[in-house]
Order: sequence, then structure tokens, then C-alpha cells
Amino acid sequence: MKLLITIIQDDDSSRLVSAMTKNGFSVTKLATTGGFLRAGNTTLLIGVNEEKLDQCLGIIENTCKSRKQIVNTNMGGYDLAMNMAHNSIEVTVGGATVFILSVDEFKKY
Ligand code: 2BA
Repeated sequence: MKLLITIIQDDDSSRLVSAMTKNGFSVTKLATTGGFLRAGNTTLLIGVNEEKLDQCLGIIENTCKSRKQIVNTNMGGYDLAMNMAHNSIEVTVGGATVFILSVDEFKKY
């Protein structure tokens, strides 16, 4: 069995959870925060048997879209509106970031 720690954007979470459950995958949804943007994102814990791994990854890839976001690089308490034009960078936020871990044991009581 594998555990997929799957970090996605909030905008994709509802569609991905629906697609997962429709295809018989169990999902736990966590509200998380990205360290760079300091903005909310969603982390899904998905336990999946190895023969279903590719199907599961395919659903993630097909459901989650990358998007561009403008980030203010001077968030230290100055007037954000005044600084925005001069201190902004564009970052492309995935898609999905997926950590694939091997599960030693899986029990349900
Ligand atoms: P954030 O940390 O808020 O990062 C959002 C996006 O900002 C990243 O998109 C990336 O394009 C950019 N970024 C992140 N750190 C950067 C840095 N030090 N310098 C320049 N740009 C940077 P993604 O790479 O698609 O990541 C989306 C979210 O996935 C991240 O949100 C974070 O919550 C998680 N993540 C990504 N890689 C991770 C890793 N190696 N370990 C743990 N969490 C990770």
C-alpha cells in the first residue's frame, strides 16, 4: 500500500475529492497553509493499493490545474498597496505536489 500526501489548491479540492470517492478511493482532507505564499491550500491523505496507484495519480493529474499568482515580496508590515507594484513577483502554483510513501502496515479497528 502507498500513502499519497497530496497538496493541492483549495479551488481544486472539491472536484478532486468528488472524483476520488466516485472512483472508490478513500480520502482524508486537511486544511493546510503553504509556507511560501502563507495562503490556504488543501492536503489530501489517500491510502491506495499499489495496483490502483497509477489510476489514482491519473485522476490527480487530470483534475488539478496549475495557476499563476502574484506575490507581494514585502509583507513585513509596510503599506502593501503602495509597495505592491514594485515588489511583486509571479509564481506558478501547481497543480499538485504529491509525496508517495510506502506504508508498512495498515489496520482498521
Ligand atoms: P507554498 O509554499 O505557498 O508555495 C506556493 C508556490 O510558490 C510554489 O508552488 C512555488 O511555485 C513557489 N515557491 C515556493 N517556495 C518558493 C521559494 N522558496 N522560492 C520561490 N518560489 C517558491 P508549488 O511548488 O506548486 O507548491 C504548492 C504548495 O505545495 C506549497 O505552497 C507547499 O504548501 C507545498 N509544497 C510544495 N513543495 C513542497 C515540499 N518540497 N515540501 C513540503 N510542501 C511542499
